[in-house]
Amino acid sequence: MKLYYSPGACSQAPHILLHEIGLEHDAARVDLRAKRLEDGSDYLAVNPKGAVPALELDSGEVLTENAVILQYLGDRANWPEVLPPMGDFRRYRVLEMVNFITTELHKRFGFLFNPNATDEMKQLVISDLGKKLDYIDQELGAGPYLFGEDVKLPDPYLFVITSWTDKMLGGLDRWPNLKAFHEGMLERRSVRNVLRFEGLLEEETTT
Ligand SMILES: N[C@@H](CCC(=O)N[C@@H](CS)C(=O)NCC(=O)O)C(=O)O
Repeated sequence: MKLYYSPGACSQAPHILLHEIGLEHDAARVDLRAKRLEDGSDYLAVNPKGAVPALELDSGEVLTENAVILQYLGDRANWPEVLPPMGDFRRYRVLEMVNFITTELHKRFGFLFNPNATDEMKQLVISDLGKKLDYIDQELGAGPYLFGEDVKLPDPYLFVITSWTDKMLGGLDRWPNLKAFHEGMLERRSVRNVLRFEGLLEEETTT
């Protein structure tokens, strides 16, 4: 399978999950502005919506929408710690959190990246986002992950969101549990491998 990604974008969530569960994959970088792949071909031919992530399966089918790609990978992994099986109520708790991250956090951040958003609109979104992050910080508690000791589907997604706070919200000092979570995720081999692959590992980019 092949993951279409852009460095540091929300596609990093399935990218990390692929490494967590050890599924073999290729990764193709997308220039989101030009909607082009590195070989110059048209990304819109892969995903007419123009967004990452997209996951091309060996059958040739292309799956889009982060929340669904994560769920697909969780099922492919067949690994109950990551995504409990159908019929197990804990599955819906995990998916509930993925959905919250997608609709309540990710989409609000997306708005802050929009160059046409006015300062006034951005302040409204920032204040709203703060409340959502207060909730997540409380849910996380001592963690270390959203559902305790094991990394589950929503953790890589939440990690990406916390990575965006530096630029957009002045960091995570207001949310100590989220800050500890972010630092803990940075220690994971899967995360470091993906950051290195995407050219974002700080110790390597600053030397
Ligand atoms: N509905 C999509 C949205 C994904 C999304 O917003 N991706 C951003 C990067 S984080 C993107 O590709 N933006 C460029 C664009 O939409 O043109 C999903 O949930 O997967």
